[in-house]
Amino acid sequence: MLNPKQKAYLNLDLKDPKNGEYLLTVYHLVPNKLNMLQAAAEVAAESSTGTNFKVNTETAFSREMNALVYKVDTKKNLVWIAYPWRIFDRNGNVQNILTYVVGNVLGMKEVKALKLLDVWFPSAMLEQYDGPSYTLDDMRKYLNVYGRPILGTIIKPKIGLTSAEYAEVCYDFWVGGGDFVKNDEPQADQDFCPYDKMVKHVKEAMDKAVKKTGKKKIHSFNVSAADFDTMIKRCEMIRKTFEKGSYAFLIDGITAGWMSVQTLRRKYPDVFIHFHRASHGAYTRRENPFGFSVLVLSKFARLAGASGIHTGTAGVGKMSGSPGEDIIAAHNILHLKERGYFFDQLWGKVQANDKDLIENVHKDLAHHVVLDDDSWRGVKKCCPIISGGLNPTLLKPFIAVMGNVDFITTMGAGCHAHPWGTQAGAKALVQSCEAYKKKIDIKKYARNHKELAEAIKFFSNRKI
Ligand code: CAP
Ligand code: MG
Ligand code: MG
Ligand code: MG
Repeated sequence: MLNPKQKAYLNLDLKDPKNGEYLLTVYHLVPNKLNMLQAAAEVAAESSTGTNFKVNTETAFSREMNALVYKVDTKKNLVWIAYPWRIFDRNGNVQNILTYVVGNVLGMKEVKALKLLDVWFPSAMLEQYDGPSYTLDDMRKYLNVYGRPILGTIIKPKIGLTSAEYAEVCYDFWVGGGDFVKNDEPQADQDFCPYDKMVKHVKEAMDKAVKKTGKKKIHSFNVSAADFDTMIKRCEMIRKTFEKGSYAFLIDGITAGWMSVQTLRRKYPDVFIHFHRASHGAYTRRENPFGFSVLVLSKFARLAGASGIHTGTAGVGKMSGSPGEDIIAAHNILHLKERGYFFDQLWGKVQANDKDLIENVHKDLAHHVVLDDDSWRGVKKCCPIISGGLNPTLLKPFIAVMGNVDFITTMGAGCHAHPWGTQAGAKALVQSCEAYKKKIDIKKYARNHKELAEAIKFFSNRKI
């Protein structure tokens, strides 16, 4: 039933898949004409050493690098595949892993559906990858903001403002009490808003807002570009203009690519690397039988060293997504140890037999787990960035679903559609966060907070 080639990619008796040699995966797979086992073996072949025929050039060593199907659930159409992680490009290249596990295989005739649902990294492999450097903890320290989400916005309209108009909206949001402003995902060097002028005007706006409010502010600049030199040029322009901590680098990680994410992480370890995931829906939407889950995307973003990635609003906002997708992803990139769909991922190296060490790992949210020796500790946290159709009335409902306040929220229309303008929109957001922290219902709190009252009136009776 399996031909000799397929047999070389199957080992249902694989002793200990978690022995540290393998990156583990679980796919949802619907075969075309082959049966599950055959199709799974073909996927393992094509996503590691093989092709559609057994070749005469393979060697005993190359066979050791075969990916192995080690478990199959034919009822649920699930297959578990183990990848010897030595086949991946050394020195922590995430792009290379994805080229294997969700590369050609998504185009194979032998499958009618193939979606990578979960992935598991052994500690020994994790150590080879960058992971985040500048994290939400560093951002909180810079802003002196604790115990609540970082309150942000995206400047809207998405594009079309001149640099002066753009900076004006930033100023309004910051003086309304907001912490964090981001470029929208397509903002770049458009002729009506030249990059250097946008940087200059934003700096002036930020200085004015910091002076007026006495509070630190942050702007996340989209540095996605046609080529790395232009991306780096934009980064250097920002670094020359802004103080450390007051800027982040936003990268359209899917359309600009994983190399750009890792280039930024390696060149600028002291900057918050903000992964925008525009076009992820082509891979992640539930209706799409091919691709990978939001959980998988988010775990690879953390591995690659993004300081934060959009993880969705769990259906509370305008984008498709559910708690089962978005919140699982958010928790898996935040915590040091977290349950996924099929794997419990430990993002560190902790002696499993040391019970109390495990104890303080659970308590340690910052992940600076002190191990007995001063060796590699663990992969730092990656911050969920929550955006997409949120507005001040949805902050508390989202926190309830999320279960914590360890995230950045960026509300675009949620601020700039406020009937009284951006400043009022920001004030309404700040007020809804105050209400949450004081455990007061926002309707009650709105009785003496007019901007929030107006936001409730405006957003509650409008559906997207
Ligand atoms: C949100 C947004 C974000 C999406 C991305 C937009 O604007 O700026 O790019 O949230 O989706 O362009 O739609 P609004 P996700 O706040 O006005 O909706 O965060 O799910 O990746
Ligand atoms: Mg490392
Ligand atoms: Mg956007
Ligand atoms: Mg933890």
